Amino acid sequence: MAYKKILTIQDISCVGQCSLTVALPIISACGHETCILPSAVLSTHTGGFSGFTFRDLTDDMPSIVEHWKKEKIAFDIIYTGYLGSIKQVGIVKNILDTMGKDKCIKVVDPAFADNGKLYSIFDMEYVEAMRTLCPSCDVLVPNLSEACFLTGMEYKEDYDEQYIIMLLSRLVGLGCKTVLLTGISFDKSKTGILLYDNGKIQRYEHEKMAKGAHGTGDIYASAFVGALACGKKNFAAGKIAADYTLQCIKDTQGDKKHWYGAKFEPSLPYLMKLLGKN
Ligand code: PXL
Repeated sequence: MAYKKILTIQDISCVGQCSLTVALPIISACGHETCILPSAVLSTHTGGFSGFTFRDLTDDMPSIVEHWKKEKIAFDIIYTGYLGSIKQVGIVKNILDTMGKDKCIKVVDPAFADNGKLYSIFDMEYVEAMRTLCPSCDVLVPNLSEACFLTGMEYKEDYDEQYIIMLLSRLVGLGCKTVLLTGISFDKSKTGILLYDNGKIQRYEHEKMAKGAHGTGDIYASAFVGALACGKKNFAAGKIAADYTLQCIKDTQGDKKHWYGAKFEPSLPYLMKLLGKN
């Protein structure tokens, strides 16, 4: 199997099991080189801790990228997540447009909202900036909240197929080629993923746990990228990531002290099995 060089751009939340502390181990475990560009350093994530520190690394990014360009460093996959500022979105767009090898796959997880609400540091100006990444990515991986903010559609928990089709057509209107929507099901007792690829829709539904866990969007997108790196096609990679993420939520259920994230490490062997590695 080809050994891939992947760049992931997102924050380091020192504690909290999200973003880079999730992406780096998961993609590495999938067997590929994982390079990082930290967007910010936080003491914890912003989803439930109070008084977290936040160091914005926007001003470090241009010189890091310039150095990589001088060294002729380029990537097979570029995967972006939680970013630190609006200015950074423009820098990241330039990275997506210029730092990929031939046939580079560009995956953008908007990573700015959940349950119909923006994460605490973001506002509509950030959402507007994030729209500009749509034409630069091959696969957008939003949850329903992010898809609604990006398209200006009302966030609904009760929806039908027509609503989702409208959402997808608006995302395509923003320049998205392929959309992998997470947390979607037309049956309230289940959840799942929906892939829109070149006019074709494929869905995968699975068990829904009573309680989700923080950071599962990052676990999902990281496992998806790891599976793509292993040569899986979009839908197969999306299914593998869904099965693995569900297992991580199951591994965390019932541990009240672990409210801030999902225990993704114990089931890394299961992810390897889904990838056909053992
Ligand atoms: O999991 C998304 C995420 C990533 N990084 C930071 C966050 C969050 C969600 O709250 O706060 C810093």
